[in-house]
Amino acid sequence: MKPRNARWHTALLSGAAMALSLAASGVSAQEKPKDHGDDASAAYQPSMTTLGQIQVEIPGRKPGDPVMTPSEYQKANTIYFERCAGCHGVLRKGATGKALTPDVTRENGFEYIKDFITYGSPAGMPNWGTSGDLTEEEVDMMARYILLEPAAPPEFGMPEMRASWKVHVAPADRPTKKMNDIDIDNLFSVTLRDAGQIALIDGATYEILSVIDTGYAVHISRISASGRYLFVIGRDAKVNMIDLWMEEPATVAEIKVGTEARSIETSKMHGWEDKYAIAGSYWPPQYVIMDGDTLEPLKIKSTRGMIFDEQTYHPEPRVAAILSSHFRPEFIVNVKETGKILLVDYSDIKSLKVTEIEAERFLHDGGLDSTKRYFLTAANARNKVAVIDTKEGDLEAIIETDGQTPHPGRGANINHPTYGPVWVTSHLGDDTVAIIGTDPEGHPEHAWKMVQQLYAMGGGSLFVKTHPTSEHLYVDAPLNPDAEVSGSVAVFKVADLAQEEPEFTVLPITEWSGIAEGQPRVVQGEFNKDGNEIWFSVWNAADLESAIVVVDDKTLELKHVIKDERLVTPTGKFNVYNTRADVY
Ligand code: DHE
Repeated sequence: MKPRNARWHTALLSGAAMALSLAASGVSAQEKPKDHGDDASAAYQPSMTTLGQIQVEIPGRKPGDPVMTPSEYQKANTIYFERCAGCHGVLRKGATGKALTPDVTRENGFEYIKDFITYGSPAGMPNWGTSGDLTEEEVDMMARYILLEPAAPPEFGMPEMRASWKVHVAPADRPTKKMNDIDIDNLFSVTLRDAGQIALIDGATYEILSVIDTGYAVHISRISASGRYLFVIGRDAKVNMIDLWMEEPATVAEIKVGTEARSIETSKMHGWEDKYAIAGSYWPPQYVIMDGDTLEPLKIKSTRGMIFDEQTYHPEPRVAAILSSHFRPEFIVNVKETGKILLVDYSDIKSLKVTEIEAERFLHDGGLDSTKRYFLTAANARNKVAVIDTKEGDLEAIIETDGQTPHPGRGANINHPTYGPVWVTSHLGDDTVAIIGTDPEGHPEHAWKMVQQLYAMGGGSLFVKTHPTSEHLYVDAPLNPDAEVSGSVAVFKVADLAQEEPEFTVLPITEWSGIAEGQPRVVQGEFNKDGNEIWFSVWNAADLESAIVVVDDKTLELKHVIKDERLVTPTGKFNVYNTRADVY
C-alpha cells in the first residue's frame, strides 16, 4: 500500500522500523475507501459510569414481561449505562444509536436481540458477545433487560444541588491579593483522570506544586477571566472551584450539578469577568448558571425539547461543549441530540433570554477562531462543523469536513500561507485533517470553506494544537489501534501547507518518555504561555507509569520529561493563560 503521505520525515524516529510499521498497518493508506473508518469513533462513546451506580427498581411489571431478578436488573442496568446509554440514550429513545424502547425491541424479539448484542452490526453496534466483553449469560441478561420498560434515573434539581453545595472558604475570608509566588499565568492544571484529581504544575520548573482531589473520572478544567479561579468538573458532575491566590491553592467551593456531566465554563465578557460559572450535564439534560464567587446555583435550564429539523421531542439532549462569548454577555451551549446551539444571555438571569440556533445534530466539542468572534464546533456523528457568529448571534455556515467524525477539541488557529486565517480539526475515524477558512473580511472567497485536507498518521485523533507564536501544527492519534501511532504525534510546518502534499514529522513521544511498560496513549498537546514549548500526556493504565513530555516548539526536540508517582493517568492539560484567553 502506498502511504498517503510518502514524504513524511522519519528523522526524529528511533529508526526505520516505525515507518515500516506505520505503512504496514495501513494507517495512512491512499487507497482506503472514503467511508471506511479506523473504528476509533465507535469506541469513543460516553460511558455513564456514575448513573450505572444508582439503585433502580424494575419498572411496573406487565404480563408477558421476561423474568429478571432485582439483582439481575440492577446489574443489567449498570452495564447498560456504562456501555450502551452513550449511543442509545439513558431512556433508550435513541441518540447516535437506534431507539431500544420496548415497542421496538418486543417487535424484534428475544433471539434477534441476543444475536445483535452477540455479533454486532456493520452500522456500528459493537460485537459485545464475540469480542468477549460480555459473557453469554450477560448477553442473555441484557436481551431480557431491554425487553422491559427503561428505568428512569432520578432528576437533579435545585434541592439536590443546594444539598450538595459547600462553600469551604467564604469570599470574605479569602485573600485580597495573591499570597503565593506562583506564576499563575504559566501554571498547568492537569487532569489525573482515574485518580479523580488534578495536578497543578509550574510551567517553568515543571514542579508539581500540588495535587487536589476533584470529581470522579475528572474531565476538564477552565479558568475564570481574571485567572484567579480554576473550575474543574468530574464525570460525576462534581464541580470544584479552586482559588489560585491562596498560599496553597485549594478548593473554596464545590457542588454537584447532576449525575453525569462533561462541561464547565465561566463568564468572560468585559465587565462580567468572574461573575458567573456555568456547567452542563449529560444527565439530567440541563445546564446551571452559578455564582462566580461561591458556585451558588442560581438558574437551572432543561434542554429537553424538539430536535431542530424533525421537530420531534427528544427527552434527553445532552449538554456538550460550553464556551464563553467575548462579544456579548452570553454562554454558548452545545445541545447534542437536538442539534441546537444556545446563546444564553446572562446579563439578566431573572429574565433569561436564550437564542436558539438550529445547527446540526450531535454537537460535541469546538472552539473560537483567532479573532474570538466565530465559534466552530463539530457535529461529529454528521461529519460537519457548524460556525456561529458570536457577535451577531446567528449561524454563519455548516461545513462538511470530508472526513469521519471530526474531533477538534478547541481546534487550532493558524495563519495559512495560501488561505490566511484558518481553523483546523482532525478526525477520530480516519487520518484526515480539515482546514477551514475563517476570515470573511480578508479572504472572503475562502471563508467557511474547507480549503485543504491533510493526511496525518492515522485515525483515532482527538486533538490538534498550535499557538500564535508557533510555526507548527500538532496532530495526536491516541485512539489509533497501532501502539506506535497512538504513542506519537504528527507535526506539520505551517509554511509547508502551501504545498499540495505537505510532509509531516513524527515525534516518538512515548519513546522519549522512556516508558516501556503498557501501551500508553499520547494525548492533547498544550502550549505554555510563551508558546515556545508544547506538553503532551503519555497516558498509561492507572497502575503503570505515566508521564508528561515537553517538546521544544522551535527545534521539535525533547526538552523535558515530567515523571512522578502522583501523575496517575494524566490526560487534559490546561495552561492558565491560554485557557482563560482562548489562545489555541
Ligand atoms: Fe472529553 C473536552 C465529552 C472522553 C479528554 N469532552 C470534551 C468536551 C466534551 C467531551 C463535551 C467539551 C467540553 C467543553 O469544551 O466545554 N469526552 C466527552 C465524552 O462524552 C467522551 C467521548 C466519553 C465519556 O464518557 O466521557 C469523552 N475526553 C474523553 C476521554 O476519554 C479523554 C480523551 C480523556 C479524559 O480525560 O477523559 C477526554 N475531553 C478531553 C479533554 C477535553 C475534552 C482533554 C478538553 C480539550 C480542550 O482542549 O479544551
